[in-house]
Amino acid sequence: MPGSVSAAARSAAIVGPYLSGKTSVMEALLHTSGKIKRRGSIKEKNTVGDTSPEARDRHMSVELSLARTEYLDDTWTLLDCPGSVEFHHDTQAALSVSDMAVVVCEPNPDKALALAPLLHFLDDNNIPHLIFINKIETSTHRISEVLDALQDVSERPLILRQVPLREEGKINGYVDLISEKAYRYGEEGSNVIGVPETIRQRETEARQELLEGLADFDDVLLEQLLEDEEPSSEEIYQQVSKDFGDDLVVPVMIGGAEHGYGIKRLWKALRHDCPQPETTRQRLALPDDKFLAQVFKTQFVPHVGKLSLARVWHGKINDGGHLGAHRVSGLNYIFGQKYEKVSEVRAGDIAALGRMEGIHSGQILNQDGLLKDQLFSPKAQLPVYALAIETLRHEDEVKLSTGLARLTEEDQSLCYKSNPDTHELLLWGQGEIHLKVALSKLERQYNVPVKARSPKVAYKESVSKGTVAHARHKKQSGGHGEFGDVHLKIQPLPRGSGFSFESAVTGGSVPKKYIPAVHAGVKEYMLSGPLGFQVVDVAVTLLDGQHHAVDSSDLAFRKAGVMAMKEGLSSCHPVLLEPIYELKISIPSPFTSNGQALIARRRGQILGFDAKEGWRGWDEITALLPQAEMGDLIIELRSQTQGIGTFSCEFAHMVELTGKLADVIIHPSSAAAE
Ligand SMILES: Nc1nc2c(ncn2[C@@H]2O[C@H](COP(=O)(O)OP(=O)(O)O)[C@@H](O)[C@H]2O)c(=O)[nH]1
Ligand SMILES: [Mg+2]
Repeated sequence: MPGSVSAAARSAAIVGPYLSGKTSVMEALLHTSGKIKRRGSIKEKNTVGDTSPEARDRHMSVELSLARTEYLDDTWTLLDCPGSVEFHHDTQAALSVSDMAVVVCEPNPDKALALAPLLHFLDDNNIPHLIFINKIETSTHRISEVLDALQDVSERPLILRQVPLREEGKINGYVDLISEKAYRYGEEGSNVIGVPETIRQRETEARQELLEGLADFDDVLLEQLLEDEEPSSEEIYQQVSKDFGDDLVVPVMIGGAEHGYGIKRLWKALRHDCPQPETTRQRLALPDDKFLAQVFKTQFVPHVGKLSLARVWHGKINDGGHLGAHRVSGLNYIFGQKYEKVSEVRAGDIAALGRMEGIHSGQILNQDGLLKDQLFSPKAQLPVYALAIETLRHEDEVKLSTGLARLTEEDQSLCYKSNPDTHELLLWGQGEIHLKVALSKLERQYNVPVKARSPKVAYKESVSKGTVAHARHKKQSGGHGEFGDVHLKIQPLPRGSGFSFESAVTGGSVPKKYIPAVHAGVKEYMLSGPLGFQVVDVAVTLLDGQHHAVDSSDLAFRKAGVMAMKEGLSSCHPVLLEPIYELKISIPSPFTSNGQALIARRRGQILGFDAKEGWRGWDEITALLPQAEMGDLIIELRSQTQGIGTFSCEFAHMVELTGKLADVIIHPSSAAAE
């Protein structure tokens, strides 16, 4: 449009379950828009999305891919999101700055459940979205069956916009239910054909359903329908557009990305129905400061440095411009792996801002710097899977902490902490692949190869009866000797009490100044008791003792303390304690009994189950489970629930473990020898 300011760039996130065809949909959209000459394919590993070695190796998206493009006279940023629940963090980040979402799914009712968490997220956040039923040419199911299954997992009413055309049993085109035109699919776009007689009745019924669906939100349309008046196509288009923008309805379209089927129609829906960024800013209730940008993702790119991916909501900024104390050093549009340097970005744009030190994903900036009270980070996902990691080369420790700090800044659903009980460094995340990808990046980008294994369980031990123990540490070796003598009363405490130490010494048999040394000796021994684990839930009382005017010392009393504990504890019937966690398992109701069986198989105890609040068709099981059984719980839970069951957990308490299971832990070598 010469002379006029072109409209603000819009952004659409392409979301959906793993393997439904999101990366292919983006590829097809880019091809149809003329941005790429040929459609890359997943098999040939030459798509715009999925460029990282981690993604290519696994044939799956493991992080967000962005592509800026034009279609007709509109500018777009498409965000191809990873589908796996393990990488949901990136998907949420993309959705937090998108004007709408295209939900890609398979033409199979049995796979609809996999969409539940995503649709729930979209419904919850009022993000306008349409569903694109992909791979339609392979479908063996009736579209109405697919639609019913999808409706079961969507709060919002679904509005079917196209019905498939079958010729000789194969789907090879569609009828648009608003324009009532029929199209036959072709690799270079669809061709208009006459509406076949065989589809007329189906088409009329489906169109009526569409109109009735829309009439629920519009009195004028309702009136027209009641009066048997035919609304014009124009009126219907407008109504769909409005209801979609307000996230009242979810239009459903069909196509096949691999062959470009239905992609032009999809582009048109985006073009006509996608809200403008200004509308989205208002939906998000963001202020209209002179300049406003939201950082939604942080990347550390080799040879480039830190990039903050941001959506500009208001105003514009130049390369080199200041946002308070932050100087923007480098502005880039993004197209897959390519960065295109630009001198200015403005409302609607998504761009990578260079060197925004101290700025994190989720933060919002205006012309004066950081907006303190505004944070748009997606709700941090709780980690469900951990690995204990260790550098292969000792000298890599520092590089490891740099690498981990960056990886966790890029991905807030990843975290690391050391476990003081087991002295392990634990990397926590959303699943096996999530952590493997992180470790592969550590090696590839930060040159830190690491070993990873299942984390140790923090077993502890206690005593089941009390005793009084006496020990004397005495050494005579020219000059000063060593002398300390103590009587300790050792008693079990209730579970969870920890450890207590007190002195009941009267008359100075153990002088006051040596009592802390006895305490230290007791504590020293408690680090590793008779079974080899930290001792807890024990009360120790220093009853009495003896000292020597010259030979007694802190050291001598500490040693006496250790000896008395060693002596005493082994006669107190030591018991092994294992950590138990309280779990809340979220699970679709059809799988609830599988979930319960899973807990039972793992020595768990079910405390109860109930409908999950705010989640139609889901249950929440509360259970106690030993930590030793939790390591791969998420893997089995997902494999039993189409990948969508999940849990959160919290340490509950320690309980005694006896019998064979305990023997194996106390004497691992004898178990191995068996
Ligand atoms: N038959 C058929 N296969 C498709 C279509 N779109 C994608 N695929 C295939 O489905 C698989 C997953 O596609 P991909 O785009 O990587 O899915 P994503 O995980 O959702 O990004 C790949 O093997 C694609 O070739 C389609 O329209 N028809
Ligand atoms: Mg993909």
